[in-house]
Amino acid sequence: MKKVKYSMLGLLGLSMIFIGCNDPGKSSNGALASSAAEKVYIAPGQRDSYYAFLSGGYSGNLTVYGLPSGRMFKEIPVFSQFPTSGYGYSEETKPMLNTSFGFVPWDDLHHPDISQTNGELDGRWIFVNGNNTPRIARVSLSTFETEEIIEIPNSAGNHSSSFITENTEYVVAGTRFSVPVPQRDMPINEYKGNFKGALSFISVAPDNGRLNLEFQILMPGFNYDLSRPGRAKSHGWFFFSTYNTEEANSLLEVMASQNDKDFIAAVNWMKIEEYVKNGGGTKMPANYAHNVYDEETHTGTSTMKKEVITVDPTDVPGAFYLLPTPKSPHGCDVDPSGQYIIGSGKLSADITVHSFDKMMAAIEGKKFDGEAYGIPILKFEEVMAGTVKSGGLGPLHTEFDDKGNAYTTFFISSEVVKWNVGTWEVLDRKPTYYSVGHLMIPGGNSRKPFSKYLVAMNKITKDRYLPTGPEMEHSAQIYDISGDKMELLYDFPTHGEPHYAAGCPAELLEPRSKKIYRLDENKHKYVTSSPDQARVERNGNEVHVYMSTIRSHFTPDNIEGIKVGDKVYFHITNHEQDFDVPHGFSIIGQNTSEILVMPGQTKTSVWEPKQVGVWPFYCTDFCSALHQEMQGYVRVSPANANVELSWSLGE
Ligand code: K7E
Ligand code: CUA
Repeated sequence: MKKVKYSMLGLLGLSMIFIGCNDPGKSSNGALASSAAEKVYIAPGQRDSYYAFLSGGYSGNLTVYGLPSGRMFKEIPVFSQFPTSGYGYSEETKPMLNTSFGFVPWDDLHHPDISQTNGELDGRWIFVNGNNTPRIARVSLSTFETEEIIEIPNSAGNHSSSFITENTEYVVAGTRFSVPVPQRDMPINEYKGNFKGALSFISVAPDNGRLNLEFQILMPGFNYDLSRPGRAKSHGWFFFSTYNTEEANSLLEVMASQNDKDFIAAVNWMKIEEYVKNGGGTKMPANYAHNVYDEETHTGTSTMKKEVITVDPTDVPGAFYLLPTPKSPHGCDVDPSGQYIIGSGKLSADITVHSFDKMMAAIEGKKFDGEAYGIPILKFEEVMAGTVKSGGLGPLHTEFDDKGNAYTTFFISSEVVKWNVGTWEVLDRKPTYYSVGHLMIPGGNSRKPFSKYLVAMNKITKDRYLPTGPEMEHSAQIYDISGDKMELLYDFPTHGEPHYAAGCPAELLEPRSKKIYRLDENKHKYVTSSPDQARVERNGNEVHVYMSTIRSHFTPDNIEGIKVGDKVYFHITNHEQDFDVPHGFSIIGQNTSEILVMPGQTKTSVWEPKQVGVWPFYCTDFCSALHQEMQGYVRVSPANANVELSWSLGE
C-alpha cells in the first residue's frame, strides 16, 4: 500500500514538472510559421476538407467542426436540453429524454463513433454514449439530428461505449461501475464477488438504424473503461479494458492500484450471438426507455421495455478470455489491420501491445494463468506482442494512420508520441498544451484512416487563450501528420469537455446533407398544411393552435378567448421550402424555451398563461427584412370569462 502511495505521489509530482516545462512554447511551437497558417487557412467562401464530431462531455451534446480550420459549425443536442433549437423543450422532443428515472435532461457524452461498412466509415450515423444515466444515442448524419436514444439497464457509468462493430452490426455499451444486478438494497462493502459489470450489445438495423438491446453479458465486478471492436482478422471479437480488478469499493485511488496488472477482456460476440440465437441466456425483467424520433411525423415517442436477455460468461466456454495488461489500463485500441490490441496503462510509461494471432494461439494451446470467476486468464508473455518504450508518462489513447503508425496521447507528460506498429520504435513526439486526453485522426478507429490531420483534445487550457475568468473552454490542437514528423498547426477552443471525437472526409457527408423537409411529406399529427387551414381548437382547457409561418407572418397572428388556466399548444408549421430559412416562436412567460422550426417541419411549443392581459409572441430567427414584423398577440381573459374563441388569419 505504501509503495503504491509513493508512486502515485511521484506521478503527480512529475506531472507538475512536465506541465511546468511546457512553457507556452513560443520558441518550440512552430504554429506561428506562415506555412502552418496557410495549412489551416480556409478562405472566405471555401469549405473545410474534413468533418470532426467532438463529444461535448458534460455539455451532453455533440459539436461539429471543420478541419483544418477548427471552425465550429453546429452543436447537435443529444442528451441535454438545447434552447437554441428547442430540443428537449418542444413537445415532440421531450420524449427523447425520457428514462426509467423520468425526464433526464442532461448527460455526460464521451465517445462518438461513425457507422462503418466493411470496417470503413460509411457516414450514415454517428453513435454516442451518455455516461451518467446510461444511454446510447444514434444521430443521423443526413439531418444532424438525434434520431434514437436507448437506455441501458443494469449499467452505471456507461463509459466503454459507444463503439461499433465493423459492419455496424452492434453498438456496444459497457458499464464503468459495477453494480448489484438486479439493483437491490445491499451493503456497499459486500461489493466484491456480488456486483456485476454489464456489457451490452445493441443491434443496429441495417436499413433504418433502429436499435435493439439484444443481450447483456454479466461480467465480474470490475470497472470496464474503454473498448474497441476487432476488425478484419479479429472481426467477431470485442476488447474491453478493465481496472479495479481488485474489486475495491473505497479509496480506489490507492486500492484499485494494488494489482500490477488488470485485464483487457476479449469477448467473442459472434459466439455469444449464436448462443443467444439458439435460445441461450436468461430473460430478466428490466425497465428501460427506448425513444425514437420519426423524421416524417417530426415527433419522438418513448416506449418502456420490460425485458433483457442476460448471459453468464461461464455458460459460453470459448467466448471469454482475460489478457493481463499492466498498470490500470485506460485506452483499449485496435489497429487498422485488427492484429494489435493496445492497452494504455495510465500509471505507466510504457504501452503494452497484445497480438491477436498470439492470443488465438494461446487459447488453442491453453496457455492459461489461472482464471477469474471462471474466465480463463491468458499468460501475459503468450499474448504480448511488444512494448513501446515511450519515454512519456500516462498513456491514455491511441489512433492510427494509413502508413502503419500509431499515435498515443500522454496525459501526464502532455504530448503525442508517434510510434511504429510492429517495431514499437518511437518515431516522433510533440508537446500538447496541456494534458491531452483523447486524440482523433479521421477514420483512425477503422480499417481506413485518413492520415492528414490529428486533433488532440486537451484537458487543461491555462494560458492558451485570453482568460475568461476561472472557467475556460477546453483547448484542442490540430497537427499535420502527412510528413515524417508531426507539425502543430493550430489551437482552437471546444465546447463542454471533449473526450473522444470522430472525423471523416467532407465528401462523405456533404452530398447527402438534408436541406429542407418536404412539406408535402409532413405527417405530423398537428400539421397545418396550408395557411387557410390555420385554426384554433378548444378541448376543455386544452387549446390547440394550428399555426403556419412564412416570411414574414404567423397565421393566425391574433388569438382571443384564451383563459388563465388553459394549456395552449402552438403547433407551428414552417411553410418555407428554401434551404436555411427557419422561423422561431416564443411567447412571454413561457416555462420552456423558444422553438426553431426548419422548413417543412412542425414543432409544438406549450404555454400555460398565468396572467390576464394581451400578450405578444414573436419569431426568434431573423428571417427576412420584415422579421421584426413577424409577431402576434394572445388575449388572455380570466378563467371564468366568456370571451369567444376567435383568431385572425391576417388576410
Ligand atoms: Cu479518456 Cu471518457 Cu474516453 Cu475522457 S475518456 S479522456
Ligand atoms: Cu420568421 Cu423571423
